Amino acid sequence: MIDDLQHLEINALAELEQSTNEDQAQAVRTKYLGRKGLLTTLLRNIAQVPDDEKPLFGKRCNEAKDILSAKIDEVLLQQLLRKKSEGLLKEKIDVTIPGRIIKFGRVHPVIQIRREICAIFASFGFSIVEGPEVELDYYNFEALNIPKDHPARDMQDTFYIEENIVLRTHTSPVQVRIMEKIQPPVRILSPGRVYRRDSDVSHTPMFHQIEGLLVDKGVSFADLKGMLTAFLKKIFGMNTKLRFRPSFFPFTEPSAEVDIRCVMCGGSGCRVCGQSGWLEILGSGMVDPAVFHNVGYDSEEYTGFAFGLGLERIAMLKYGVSDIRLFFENDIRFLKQF
Ligand code: 2U9
Repeated sequence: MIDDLQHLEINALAELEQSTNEDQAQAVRTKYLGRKGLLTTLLRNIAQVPDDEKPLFGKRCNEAKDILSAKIDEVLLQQLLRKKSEGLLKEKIDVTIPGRIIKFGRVHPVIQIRREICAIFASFGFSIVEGPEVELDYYNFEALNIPKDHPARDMQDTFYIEENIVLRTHTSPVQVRIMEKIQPPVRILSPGRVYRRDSDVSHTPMFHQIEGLLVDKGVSFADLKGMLTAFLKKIFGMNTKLRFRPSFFPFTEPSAEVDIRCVMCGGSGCRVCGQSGWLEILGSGMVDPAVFHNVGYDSEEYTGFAFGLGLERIAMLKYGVSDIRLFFENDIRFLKQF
């Protein structure tokens, strides 16, 4: 029986030596040490061993079990470590592969213009203010002296949400809301999205506006001219020629539109300026006393001027873009030029 034990031990260790993976090593454990394993069975048959040899046989069997079990654990551990290091070798990082190029986004041309204009007026002491795009009829029209029968209220021009709620058609309501809250002096600039039922090469249903408002004691049309001239020269260049043309807006009186010498032809006449040599850039005027009355300002004590411009129009002129819709198609080839 002792001989059998020795053979078993030698065979088990040899089989373990040849095992190359976890399954094979575990199979050795089952074959020799499992419940019906060869070594287990041998020990169970101890009854057949002569009595005086029993203690030694039992001791040797247990030693053999311990040795084999420890050896199996050791082999399993080595196999595990080998597997890991083989995996790591396969995963080796190639530091010579060129990195992925990160493409930078850029600021939309219309927003670039918006920032440029805001910075100029901030340097003139204006605060930038924003307000709701869904607006009450009162703030969008009524308070701005646009009565119920005014053509600007026509369903053709305005998106109505409900009878008394519209998508704002200009950013003026923001300024009305501010005037309701604070007393003059006021110097505010309101940029933002506005909405009109209009769509062609120079109109989109949504576009961006900037409007400015300055109210104080003794503000005159000369102040309006001086400030708008300084602004337009900063945007279009110091040598830019301007002209102020009489116009009409319900919320300003008198009103003027401001043109600059055509940036394309320099005044000789071309397709962009419709052969006139001039480009219409903004609308402006002295705030109508009726508007002051609506917000509770005393129009005997205070006067002010206001102006408004469309940002897409300025971007089109500045960058020579002939179709306004290009700004909203989000074609990266178009946008990355600015
Ligand atoms: C208040 C009082 C008066 C803002 C003004 C214009 C003239 C004007 C247009 C330019 C092109 C709109 O984007 S556009 O279509 N705007 O011509 N806007 S005066 O007047 C105001 C604003 C607020 C309380």
